[in-house]
Amino acid sequence: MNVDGTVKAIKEMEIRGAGRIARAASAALSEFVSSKEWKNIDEMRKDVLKAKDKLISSRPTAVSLLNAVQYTMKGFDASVNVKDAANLIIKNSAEFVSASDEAVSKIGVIGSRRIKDNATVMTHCNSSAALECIKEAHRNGKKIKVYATESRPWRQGILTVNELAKEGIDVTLIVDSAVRSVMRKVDIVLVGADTITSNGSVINKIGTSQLALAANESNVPFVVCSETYKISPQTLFGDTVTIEERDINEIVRKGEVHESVKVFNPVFDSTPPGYIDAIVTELGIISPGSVYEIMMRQFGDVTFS
Ligand code: RUB
Repeated sequence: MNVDGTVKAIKEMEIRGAGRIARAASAALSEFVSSKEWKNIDEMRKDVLKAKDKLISSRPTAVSLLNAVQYTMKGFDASVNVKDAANLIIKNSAEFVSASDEAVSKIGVIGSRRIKDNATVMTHCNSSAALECIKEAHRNGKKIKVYATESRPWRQGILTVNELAKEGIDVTLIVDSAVRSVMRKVDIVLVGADTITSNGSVINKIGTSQLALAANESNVPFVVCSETYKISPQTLFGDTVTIEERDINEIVRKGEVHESVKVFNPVFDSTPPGYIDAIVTELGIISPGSVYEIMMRQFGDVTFS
């Protein structure tokens, strides 16, 4: 898909979920340099930077998007001719997309080991990393029951229940407000991440922190499944994560509430490290306290502007 098509699809949630957004943005940059011709590197640089900015601004919360685009453009500034620069972006993108897919599979294998036979799992929204752990455990013959939240207002939970049901997994849809009362039947909570901050907080779909609170109260392990490129190096230098606010039409229909009523639609929230038992990454299971170390290992050479 081209850059404008990808930006539109991300904004309109046709492409959604932090990992998918990241891979789509990287692939769009690759498509851009493959399909266009430039007379010189300066012209190309201007256009590629414009495309990069458009992609990065398509959704504000998931750092996976920024990290994917930065990875795809690694070395681009130093390129001296159009052909080499295009080849570099194409190669970086192919590397990123395949490493990202592979990371989800590895997370699935590692995370599945945390799911016991006959376990009841709760999940929120629609995270490919979290669902891969559940599917892998199921493929390994474990009998699993899943409670999936509806995830208002966009209702990504509908995608989750259908995805799991197609695999033959026993899945029950619950409304978000049922989380606390259902928690006592749950053995483990598995959720995804859009961004992980330097102190180990996890930014994920609105309501995630409520699952964490309820899990904590019931002594249920709360586990985040996330590729390491969702760690935000910028947060180390004091940047905070922007929580996306989406259109109020996702919550209320036109004319449904009195015109003086304000409607607030933040679509992500932050779960503090104290509520997170483990983060399953492609490198293995880490604690929120070791995010800083992983950050330095993965992004040590990133420059901040
Ligand atoms: C999706 C969401 C997912 C994370 C992780 O929100 O919060 O839990 O993005 O997903 P939205 P994945 O639907 O608003 O994009 O594990 O697939 O990267």
